This record gives sequence, structure tokens and C-alpha cells, in this order.
Amino acid sequence: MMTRRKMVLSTSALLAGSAAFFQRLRFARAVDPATAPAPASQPARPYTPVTTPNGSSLPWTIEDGCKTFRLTAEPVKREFAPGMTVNCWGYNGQTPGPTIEAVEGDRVRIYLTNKLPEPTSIHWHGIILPNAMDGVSGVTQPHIQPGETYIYEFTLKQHGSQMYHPHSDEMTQMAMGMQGFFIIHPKNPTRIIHRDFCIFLQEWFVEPGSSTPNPLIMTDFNLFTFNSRVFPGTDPLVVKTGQRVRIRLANLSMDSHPIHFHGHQGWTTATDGGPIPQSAWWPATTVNVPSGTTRDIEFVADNPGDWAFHCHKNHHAMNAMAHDFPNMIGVDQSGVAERVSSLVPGYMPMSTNGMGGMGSMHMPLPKNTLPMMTGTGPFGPIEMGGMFTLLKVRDSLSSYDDPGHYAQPPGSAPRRAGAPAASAPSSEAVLYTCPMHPQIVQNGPGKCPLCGMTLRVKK
Ligand SMILES: [Cu+2]
Repeated sequence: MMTRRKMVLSTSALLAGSAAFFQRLRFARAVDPATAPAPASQPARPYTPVTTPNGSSLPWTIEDGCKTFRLTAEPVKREFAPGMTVNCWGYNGQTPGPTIEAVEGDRVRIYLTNKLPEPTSIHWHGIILPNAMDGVSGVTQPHIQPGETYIYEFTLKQHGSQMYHPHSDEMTQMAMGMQGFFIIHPKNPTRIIHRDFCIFLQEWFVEPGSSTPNPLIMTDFNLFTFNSRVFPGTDPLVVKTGQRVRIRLANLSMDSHPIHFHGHQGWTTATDGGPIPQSAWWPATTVNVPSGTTRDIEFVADNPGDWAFHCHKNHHAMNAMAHDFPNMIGVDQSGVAERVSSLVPGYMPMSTNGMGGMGSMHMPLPKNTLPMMTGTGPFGPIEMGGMFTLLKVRDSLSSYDDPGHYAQPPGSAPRRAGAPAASAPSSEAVLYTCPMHPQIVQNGPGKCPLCGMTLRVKK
């Protein structure tokens, strides 16, 4: 589950030197489950494939002239972040299921095999197709019983960001993680998108110390995911300065999610109803994604750095937390914690001065859960979780692998009042890193947030 897709640029592209040549090759030859050249058995792809962070695209074969995909609905174990694995339901061992990519005009055939313990069906959300192919159990077809396989077949008459999900015991099956993207590329693209990401938004309630989501919860969820991962388990979105970026967001959770991106202005260019005419694109730095919809955001990545990308509902950018504490902000608690701890081992009250300190605190946690606020950056604890990742914009990249922390230009950082100017981290600063995870670098000692090893001085 931890496999992070690598987009390695071809060696010949690296050696070629010419920027234009390099640019062209990147799109044609990136290596990635989502972007690998089609196997010899498959036709060439006349489009820039999407990247599904922490996920992948579904391979296809050609059968009777149809682009043919195979999905298996089944229980899956999903690591939300190192330290927490959840018993989910999904497709082909994944939640969200693998991204289906096809082109407007394709005739597609999709096999769905049910390996769940209950009946299911599959609905093609937003796709215009014959009524009998709509996948609504009881209305357009019988339920697909455990062990059965059904075959769907239709012609794609549109393009855009669509979804697939069950239309059978929806409350349980979607709350357990059954959903996926169905991307239909345009037959005649009108503009080049250099980096095209797909992020599925979902929310869950997993009782701390347990492993199975509770589908009966209606409002008080405790885990909020990008592609069924929480920060710091979410892949960064790595792009090169100047690239045109599209981020397709889909939401089948019980709440809307206002997704905010730092450092750039973007537009909402499409919904699950299709592309929006350019004259009606809506400029924004936060795009609200209501339940049951998709939204495409586009922007030009013209501002290098590590930029936060997150849901702006504050509780959605943190991990499992209990809410039934008294509010202690501003309350004098001197000596209280010590006295209660002698009666209740491990007692920890909400802090008088807010919750920020939890990001660096080593509070005892139940088994199989995650700290509420976590992650470490070059300047200390990040104090985030849930629907949070980083958009990493770099002037030069040799691959789309995580490039590590952004090196701020000297003198560009804010400085403590009274401190001498140009207090940006200098090359003489002592940096600490993990022997196992070189991408973890910080300016103080501590433990690796990924594996818990003690950090060593970086040479
Ligand atoms: Cu949210």
C-alpha cells in the first residue's frame, strides 16, 4: 500500500539537454502506473495520463473492439498513514478503486466481480449512457450477488471527470471506501495540461484503537482522507515551475470540502456536469466540493516553493481526535494534570493555551491510530493531519519523485523582531535527517515521523 509511484524521466530525455525536447519527452515517456506507456497489447494513448496520488490507473485490454477493464469489489486493507491500517472495502485491492481512463468516443466494456460478503452494483456517476447500464440495483438491474460477475458496455459520448461507485447498500459501501475516478479524456483537447492529478475526498469514523470504519456515523467523522490517505501519508503534488496543473477533486462523503491551495490563483474549469466555458471560469484559491460532485481546478504553477494544499474545514485537516473534552482555553490548570494523573494514568487535559503543543507531544495513543496533529517540516512540527498535502513547485526536477524540502532563497524568510536581518536558514545551520528516510530533514533533533528512528546530524 505504501508504494509511492515514481515518475522517472527517461535517461535519454535527461541527456538530451534541450528544454523543448525535454518538455516533449516528459509527457510522452514518463514511467508510472498511471502514466507508463501502454503495454504492447494496448493502443497508444493520445492524451496526458492522470496521476492518482497514492493510487494508480487501471490497465485495459481490447476485447471485441471495446476498451475492456476488470474490477473486483472486495475487502481491502488500507494504510491511512504509517501506524494505522484500516479494514476497508474497495476495488482491486485499493480504495479508492483504480482510476479508469478512456477517451471520448471509446466503447468501453467493464467486468465487475463481486467478492464482497453482500450484494453490490456499480453506477457510472455523471456518464451519459443507456438506462440499463446505469447500475442502480433494483431499478435498472438485479443486485450482483457475492461470487457473480456482471458486464457493462457503453460508448463514451462526453469528456470530463466522472466517478464510479456502488448503488447497492450505498451507506455501507461508500463509507467503507468504494469509489473511484472515471476520467474521460477529450477527443480534441483544446489546451495542454502538464500535470493532471485526481484526488478523492472521503471521511470515516474509526473508533481509536479499532480498525473498521463505522458506516452508521452520520456527522461526527474522525478521519478525513485524500485518496484514502491522511497527512503525513499523503503523496506531495510535485510540479515544475511554469507547468499548467489540473487537480480533479471528487467527493462522495457526507460533507462538502472547501479545498484551499496556497501561492497560486486558479479557476474552477469543470464539474461532473462537464467543462465550464472559459468565459465562466471562476477564479479562486479555495474550491468547495459538495457531496456527490467533482470539481476541476486549473492553475499555472508560477511560484516555486512548498505550498500547503488542504481542506479548509479546520477539523478536516487533522487526524482522529476525541471531542468530548471540556474546553480549557484560558483556564488556570496549575497542578491539575499531575493530581488527576495519579488517579487516571495517562490523563492529558486540553492545554490552557490551545492544542498546538500536541504536534510535538508524545502522548500515549491507543493501538492503530494516529496523532491528531503531526508531521515535521524544516522549521519544526507541522501540526496537521487529514486532508493535507504539499504542492511542491520547483524550477528544476529530474523526476516527479518527492524533491524534499524547499530551499528558501537566503534572506527571504520572515525574521524574529529584534533579530538581525537575513535570518533565513543558512548552510551552516545544523540539519538533522533520518538514516532510513533522507527526505526527512529538520533543523533540530527528534524522531522520524515515518519510522520513529532518532534523527542524525545531516552531513
Ligand atoms: Cu473537509
